[in-house]
Amino acid sequence: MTKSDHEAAFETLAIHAGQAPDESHGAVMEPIVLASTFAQPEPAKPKLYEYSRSGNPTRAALEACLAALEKASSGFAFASGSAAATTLLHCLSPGDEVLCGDDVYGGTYRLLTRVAPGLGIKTTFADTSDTQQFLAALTPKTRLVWLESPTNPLLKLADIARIAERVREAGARVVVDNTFASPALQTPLELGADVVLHSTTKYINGHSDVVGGALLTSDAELAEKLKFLQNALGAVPSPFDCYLVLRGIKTLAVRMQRHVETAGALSERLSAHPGVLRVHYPGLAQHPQHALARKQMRGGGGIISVELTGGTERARQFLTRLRIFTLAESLGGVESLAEHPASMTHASIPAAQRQAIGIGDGLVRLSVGLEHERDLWKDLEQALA
Ligand code: P1T
Repeated sequence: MTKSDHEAAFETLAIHAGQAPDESHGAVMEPIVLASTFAQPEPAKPKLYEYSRSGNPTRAALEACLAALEKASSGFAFASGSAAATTLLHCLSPGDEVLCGDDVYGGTYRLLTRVAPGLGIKTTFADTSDTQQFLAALTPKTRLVWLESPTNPLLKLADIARIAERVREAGARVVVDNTFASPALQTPLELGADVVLHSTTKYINGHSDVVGGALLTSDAELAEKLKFLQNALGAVPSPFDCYLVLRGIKTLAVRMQRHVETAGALSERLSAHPGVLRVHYPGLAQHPQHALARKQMRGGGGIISVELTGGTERARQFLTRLRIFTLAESLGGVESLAEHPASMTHASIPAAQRQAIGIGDGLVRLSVGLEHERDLWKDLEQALA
């Protein structure tokens, strides 16, 4: 597709953006170009590609496709979501500060609290669900505001448009980790964010067989830095993984639609169950930020977090009784997964901090897959009994 075709609908872009039929054979699927290096007609005058860390045709197709879906002018793919986050952090300088939402993936928290300080970068954490209070944590040294919306694992939201407007006035940038929503349900650049981060490991690939990441932006200065750092730091994905992610993206729109429908129905049923204290799901009318979800998202997503009566032991019982939901880290695949944030994905956050932000021992996170809703509910019901 050409640049002007970016006006095409999401479903169309997901299948075609960045992937014109191959010129030599007409192959309709993007070829996997495994070459690590490319022949040059003259010294230091490569045709298009020179070395696969710097650039690779299969990766370029993935980057163009992701950029089209996130309404960005540039895309950069990485070996994992964490590699994308690490590369973005390197855009900052010693003395710079990050203001981050207080509920983020445990690995992001670990990166910001245990790696970033070594680069001279300090991070402050604040609750994104209270916009005014969150913005009050900005300092003159804040250069980057790091948002997850919905958050992992509490499904809190950030008012991306309001935060981005204020942060721009302050001369800083906003990154939105859009992993939980995917571009099918939310496009943060259209809301004013400067850069979108993805763990493509999740919904974007959607089949739990790749670890990958991406950064998408329309900020030319930032794009130039990211291009340099992608090559200089070298945390790039393999061409085969890029191909798999591209293949996954083709069905992203229909997958997300079903994830939303089934998670919506299950969240209602769970809310009415006596063994459940509280259900966190942005698509539920009783979610404290449901109005914001309706404003900035196109559906509540496929992740539900549930607080069970009875703490760790109850959570352990529930998780080990599940038969269709698999007890495992990660999310966003076709198969349903369940996990215990306090001891698994968010164990790198100190216990006191976890308690303070509301990640209790009785909290379980469900990634609702594409199995039939009736079977998933039966499974949840028997595990809750
Ligand atoms: O696992 P990796 O591809 O490196 O992505 C890190 C990451 C970044 N952002 C969000 C919102 C994430 O959820 C993750 C990874 N999360 C899990 C593995 C998990 O089970 O929550």
